[in-house]
Amino acid sequence: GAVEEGTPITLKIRTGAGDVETAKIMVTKAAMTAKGGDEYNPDYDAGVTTYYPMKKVGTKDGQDIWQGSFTPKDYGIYGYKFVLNDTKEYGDDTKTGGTGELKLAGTKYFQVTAYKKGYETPDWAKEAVCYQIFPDRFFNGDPSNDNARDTARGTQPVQHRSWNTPPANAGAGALDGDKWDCNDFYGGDLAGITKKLDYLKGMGVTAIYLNPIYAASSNHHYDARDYDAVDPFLGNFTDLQKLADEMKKRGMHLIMDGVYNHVGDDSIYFDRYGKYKTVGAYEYWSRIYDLQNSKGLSLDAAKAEAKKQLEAEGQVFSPYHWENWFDIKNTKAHDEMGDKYAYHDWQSFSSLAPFRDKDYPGYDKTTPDHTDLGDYLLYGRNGDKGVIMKWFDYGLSGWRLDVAKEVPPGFWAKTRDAVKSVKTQNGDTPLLLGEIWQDGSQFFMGDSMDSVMNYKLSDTLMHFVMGGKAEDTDDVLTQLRQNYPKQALYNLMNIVDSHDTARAIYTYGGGKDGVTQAQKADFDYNLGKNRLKMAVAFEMGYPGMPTVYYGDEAGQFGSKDPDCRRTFPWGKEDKDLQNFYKKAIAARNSNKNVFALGDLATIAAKDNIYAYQRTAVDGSGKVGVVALNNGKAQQVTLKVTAKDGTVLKDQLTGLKATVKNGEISFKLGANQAVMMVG
Ligand code: ARE
Ligand code: CA
Repeated sequence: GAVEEGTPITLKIRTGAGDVETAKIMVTKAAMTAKGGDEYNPDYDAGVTTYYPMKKVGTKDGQDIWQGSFTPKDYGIYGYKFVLNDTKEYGDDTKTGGTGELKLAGTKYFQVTAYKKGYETPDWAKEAVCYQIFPDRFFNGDPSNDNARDTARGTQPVQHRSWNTPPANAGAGALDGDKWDCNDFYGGDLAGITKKLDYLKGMGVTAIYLNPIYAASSNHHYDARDYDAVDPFLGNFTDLQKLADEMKKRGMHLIMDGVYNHVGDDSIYFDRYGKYKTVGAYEYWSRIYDLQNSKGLSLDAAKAEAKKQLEAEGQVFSPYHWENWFDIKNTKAHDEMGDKYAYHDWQSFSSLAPFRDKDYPGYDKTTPDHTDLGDYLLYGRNGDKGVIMKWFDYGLSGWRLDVAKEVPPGFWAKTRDAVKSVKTQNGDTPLLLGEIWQDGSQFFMGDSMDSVMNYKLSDTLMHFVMGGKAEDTDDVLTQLRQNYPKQALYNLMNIVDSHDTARAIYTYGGGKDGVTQAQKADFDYNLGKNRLKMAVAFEMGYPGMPTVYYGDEAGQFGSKDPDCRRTFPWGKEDKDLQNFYKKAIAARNSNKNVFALGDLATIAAKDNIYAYQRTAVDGSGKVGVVALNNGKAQQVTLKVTAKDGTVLKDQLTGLKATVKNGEISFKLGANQAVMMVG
């Protein structure tokens, strides 16, 4: 499980009586490496291994009981295995011993997550209900900015679309197949979110997660053009301040998307298309390479000449050393935007240029003149703030950090130090939330994140609501519960879908991910909806910050990106679904001591039934029970800890059940969920 550093851990194992001669525990503290790719992960092969002896402490029922202990002295990810020595098996009966090979290969470690003393996570997130907004697609609150710019990437023209047409890019034929296809815009903006705050408040939402809003070329804004500006299509800093002020009045928290692994090729930092007055890395290096290749100049001579030329053209060098933050090579390559010098790109998308790992602060470089990447991102220079910190002056309450595994962990540690030194506009602690699809334990050691996007949960919940076995889902959830410290578990961003996946209602209804532009006939809407209701009830009762992807509550559907980014269907909402969301959110918000903060225990995980109990930690004995049935209607009997005679009432339907002999029994319909409180 997860323990605070310095906590002794005692382990026991039973073996056949007299079978094993010695036993020990093999403990490896994992190193964090980016082995075989860009992702930093716990790496046991590169870790440090220590053995701890086990003692035979007794024999019971024909089995020897071995016991040993170890203490993870520092925070980190540890793994342990039991090493049992059974020498007699390999020798003959007259001698002990003989030689044999100890096979450890292929056996897996059990994990221990040891977190730093004093690791705390923001309490507001544990009680929050969050709403994710893809800003171009939520609401157009200011049509005057709809034509704020006319180019997307390079010189690509912006494509305007009317609100009710689905995104037609990514091969659906709206643009030349070989052209960049993230340049269609709908006009949604920050002013639109401000105008809809009362709608969100009415739904019970208390936090907003906004996809990136930096100045950028694309509609998704993951290709930052300038970290220090709001995209003109979405508004400006005044609009952001207004949104923040209005959110503050309503006690809401704003989480923004921070993309600090890469920037756009069409950015001031890279400037592949030579558009900006400042000298970008690509602009500089391509000039250097041109000079080397045409005139045979040495690197130093070419650099000096390139600088002279660029300055003569009126170009200025940034005081920060942008020109050294990327990998750009002196070899030619070709992509959909034309010929270029080859550069390291993100997952073969030439629109995204990643920073070099070695340039992050705390990694292997520090600059006395405050001009390196880390200074730019975190610390600033001459009294100016780093760009990550500046946004807190505009009402930010936390960052969702893109591709968190691809950024050197040392940078996140510095980020945590810097971010945790400021307060949100609501006077509490900012949240750091990583974008993670797999297990995120490595971020929960107290030197990195408070939370991650819980794709592990959305995947396994999808498995269950679509008819999978409750046992499978319980396995995954138990593992998360064990691997993650409680303070992280209660902060996880629990989702059913996102801007990167097909809409849950579509997948749950049998829709296929490969479809580019889904039609209603491609899936069973009502089935999808009933399953979605189950998943939503599950998340509104579960620890973590349940998060609604904009429009899911209104019945919006869609296949994979970009089809999952359709506009919010104002005026055409599925009212029944919307009311269900309202009720489930209200059930959580009015019973926070159980559903947000209570202790958690699985009380049923068998075939079609999954149920858990939440118990208030205030000593009141109040419980919440959430039960899901992905099969046929059936009578369900559950053991609960509430006293006999307690009446539990479903917050969704009003159904009641009285505790008798420590159990409640009630009928659960097909694809139905209840959220009972008593
Ligand atoms: C889009 C389309 C492409 C299209 C392209 C055209 O997806 O099909 O060809 O545009 O230019 C952003 C945009 C995307 C865009 C992409 C590149 O939002 O729309 O692509 O940039 O331009 C992995 C990463 C994870 C990443 C997901 C998408 O690990 O970090 O892939 N998510 C973040 C954001 C994205 C964003 C980026 C990263 C880039 O949330 O929105 O994309 O900044 C498994 C793996 C995961 C993998 C996951 C999904 O589970 O374990 O590692 O995530 O599948 O593929
Ligand atoms: Ca607009």
